Amino acid sequence: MKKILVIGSAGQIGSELTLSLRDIYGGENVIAGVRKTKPSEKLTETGPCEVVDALDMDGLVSVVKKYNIDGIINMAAILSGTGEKNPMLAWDVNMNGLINVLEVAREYKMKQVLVPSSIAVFGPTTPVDDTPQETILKPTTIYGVTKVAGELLGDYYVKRYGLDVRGLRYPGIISHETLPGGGTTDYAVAIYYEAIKNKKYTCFVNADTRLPMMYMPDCLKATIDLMQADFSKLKHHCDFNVGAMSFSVAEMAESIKKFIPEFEISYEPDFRQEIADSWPNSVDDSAAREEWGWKPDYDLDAMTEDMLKAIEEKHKKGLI
Ligand code: AKB
Repeated sequence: MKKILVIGSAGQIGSELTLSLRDIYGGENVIAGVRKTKPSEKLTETGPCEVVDALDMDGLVSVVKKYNIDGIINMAAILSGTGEKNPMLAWDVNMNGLINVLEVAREYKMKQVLVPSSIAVFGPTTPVDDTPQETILKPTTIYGVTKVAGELLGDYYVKRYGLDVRGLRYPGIISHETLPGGGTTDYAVAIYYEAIKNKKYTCFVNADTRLPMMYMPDCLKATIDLMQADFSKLKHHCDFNVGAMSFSVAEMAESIKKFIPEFEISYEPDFRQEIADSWPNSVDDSAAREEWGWKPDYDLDAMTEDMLKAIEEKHKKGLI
């Protein structure tokens, strides 16, 4: 790919992915697509930035033409928590945005499209431990429904039009650069911020809630490794399970206490408990390991140490 457009560049994954891709492909070759008119300085200073809304086909086409885009990464999505509050918005952004991206990619003969999926494709009837690659996909959230449909749609464009579409089922992503917004796994980021700021955290899911999680450096590695994998070697396309860690909230709190002994946690589960309960504990990612060599680097304590250090720095600088 010569010119990549990242839609959703201001988001939790998009913001860091855009910068990593600029390091690899050159700043001017990775266009940050943002919905905000005021993106961060890091984005504007390292390469081109454009206002892009995947729902606005004319706007999307004009950016594609302006930069001769030959690859799109569509990171714009309404996540599980916000989706349950506004199902029609989730359907609109996640489905109509996606079909616009796929259609523009088909029409302009793009080299690649990356369409993220999520552990939200699974549901309460899916096996919960080491969830297989091929399994029951009956999610009970609108976000999950759009992610299952998105995987199928991406695979359809591969088969029907020969378009190179790829995607992975992200677990909860933990990072300290840009806050996540509207997801169920957001507690796994908030807990670190609150540990630094207030030495305590009230969690919106219970102590035993165990979900697959991944630290941002592993998330970037997984995304970029999949993008760079040899297409002819892929048996799957838009639905790779990718695992890294699996831990309960209580285990997270214990990990934080190793660094901040006075840290306290309490629990006030809300509507997101039911969503978390419908997702797996851990996933079997052997297809990703076999087809493109996936292997994570971080475990819980290594991530905790790194997260706390980075957030402490922000706190000292008065940024949070
Ligand atoms: C969410 O919690 O909705 C997301 C996800 C697991 O896709 N972080």
